[in-house]
Amino acid sequence: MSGGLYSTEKNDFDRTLDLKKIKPYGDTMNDGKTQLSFTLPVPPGEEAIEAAKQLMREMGFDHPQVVYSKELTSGFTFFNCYGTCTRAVDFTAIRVPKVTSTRWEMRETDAFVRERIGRPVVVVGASTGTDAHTVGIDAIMNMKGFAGHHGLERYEMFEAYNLGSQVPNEEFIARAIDLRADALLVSQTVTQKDVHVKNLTELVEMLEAEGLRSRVILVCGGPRLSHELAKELGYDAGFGMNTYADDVASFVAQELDRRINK
Ligand code: B12
Repeated sequence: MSGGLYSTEKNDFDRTLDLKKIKPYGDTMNDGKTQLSFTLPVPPGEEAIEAAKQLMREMGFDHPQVVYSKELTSGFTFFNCYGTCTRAVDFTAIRVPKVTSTRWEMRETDAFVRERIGRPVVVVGASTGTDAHTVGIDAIMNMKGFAGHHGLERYEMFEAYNLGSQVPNEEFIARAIDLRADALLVSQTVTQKDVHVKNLTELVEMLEAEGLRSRVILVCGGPRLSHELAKELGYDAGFGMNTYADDVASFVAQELDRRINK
């Protein structure tokens, strides 16, 4: 029998893959073929294309090719390029800090809260500081949810308050006290000049000054946030892209149970 697509004998994939030295895959295993795009602050032309190619060599790409370039605005040129990556990484040595709670679906989390906490969990969320992006926090909190996953407002055992965007940290804390929040959910999308780090740090410092930090579960999220950064900044958990309410609800329920019933 000729093994076919899944045969380990005839498949180049299985014979040549070395997880200690992985590199991009284009047409064949280990060929390093990569597509990348960037903008240079120079006018379009042959010199700009040559600059892009030289830059790609500096980045560790062989055989740089510019397949498309276009002036964006006066003095700026955008490039689409291909190249062969000469570097590799050891996949077996990678360790990424992650939230360790078990991810349940809405009904499982509701049942757990009903049994272990015995009352609805109060969560207060906002996009804080100057950040005007609401789509992320809405995806987690709104009844409708995101990508087929209901948001926290739909949970029977969660009382969810979404304060919207551009909420100053002082106001966020004041509402959290009024509502007797169990958990605070902070969304940060803009990361220019590390504004998210400053804003997230300010919130922790203000909560500490009010003696509230240990009384709430503090969670942050956003497309450029990681659990590792969140922990460094003094948060209990951090969630990045492709997070659903399921992840957050499961974490908050399990963490609250650990704190109340330990
Ligand atoms: C829509 C949008 C806007 C809209 C926002 C409308 C609204 N009501 O939200 C408008 C037009 C207002 C806008 C404004 C600006 N924007 Co804008 N915007 C976007 C855009 C196109 C999409 C963002 C989005 O909605 N994503 C979809 C959601 C579902 O994804 P998400 O936010 O990542 O959320 C998920 C996770 O991150 C996580 N999550 C998010 N929050 C939370 C919170 C918790 C507690 C948890 C657990 C999880 C979690 O769960 C969500 C679901 O999985 C992005 C580019 C892009 N394609 O991403 C730029 C982008 C975010 N904007 C950007 C910028 C720079 C701005 C402006 C500063 C532009 C300007 N110069 O004026 C202003 C910001 C003004 C301000 N004061 O904040 C930059 C940010 C760059 C950076 N690194 O900081 C981006 C990346 C565009 C770019 N490439 O430059 N923007």
